[in-house]
Amino acid sequence: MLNRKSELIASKLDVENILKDARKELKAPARRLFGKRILSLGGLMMLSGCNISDDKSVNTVLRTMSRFNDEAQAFLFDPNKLAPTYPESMITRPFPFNAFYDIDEVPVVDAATYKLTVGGLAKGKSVWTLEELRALPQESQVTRHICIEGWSAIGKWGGVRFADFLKRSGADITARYVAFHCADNYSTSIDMPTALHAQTLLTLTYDGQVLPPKYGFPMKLRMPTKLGYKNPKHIVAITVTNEYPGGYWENQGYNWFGGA
Ligand SMILES: Nc1nc2c(c(=O)[nH]1)N[C@H]1C(S)=C(S)[C@@H](COP(=O)(O)O)O[C@H]1N2
Ligand SMILES: [Mo]
Repeated sequence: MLNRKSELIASKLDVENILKDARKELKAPARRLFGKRILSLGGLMMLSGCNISDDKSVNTVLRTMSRFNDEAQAFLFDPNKLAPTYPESMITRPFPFNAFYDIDEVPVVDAATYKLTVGGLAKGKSVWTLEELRALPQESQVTRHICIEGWSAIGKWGGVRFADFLKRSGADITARYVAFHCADNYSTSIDMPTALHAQTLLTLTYDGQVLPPKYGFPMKLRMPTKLGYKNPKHIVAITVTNEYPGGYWENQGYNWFGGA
């Protein structure tokens, strides 16, 4: 499987570290599909159709792994399986703040002039005010938020079921992606099955109060089935699309599916 030349070159690279990175990319769902055998240098090269002969091809391999991992996670995602919920007594207080900037740089969004736009493959209501969103049926859930930086916390969010919102916006629910653009220029995107999941909420409240600025005023898309970075705060624009939208962290190498 490894020819002599690439064997020689691979031996010059830090093989153990490459495999460690690859293992990180190939998280549980993909491992379940393929077993552990794939996690050899030869297996990596087969999966990616790429000789690991320099840093550039190592990066290509890792990107391939991550995309493969997206496919495996999407394949194994069960749209009817609910993430755990918790009693209110288990809410983490204070709930942590996190963003790609410090808390004193949280964007100030003006409630009176705020508008949420829905674009792309959607032909229903395309501009929403906060009042209109508050007038839709609301529900709440106590779930665990897991951040890739190594912390998790339980919180209570309330808002509109995202599937309901998409329906009212006339979204084409056969499209592949829903993309989010935020007031702080953050962005992320999700797969349609997750967008339609019963616990995916367009949240307007935190712990029974209007969502405070640090937690994403005026809204955070809350998905207990996805890692923290997939949960956008301060959303201003939603796009339904078949073209891969990427995202702020995803474009820097975070796994796109980001299942929790
Ligand atoms: N607009 C925006 N949304 C964002 C982020 C961000 O920097 N900007 N960070 C993400 C990350 S990495 C995490 S862990 C959560 C943190 O949400 P919290 O401050 O409510 O705990 O927001 C996510 N959504
Ligand atoms: Mo995060």
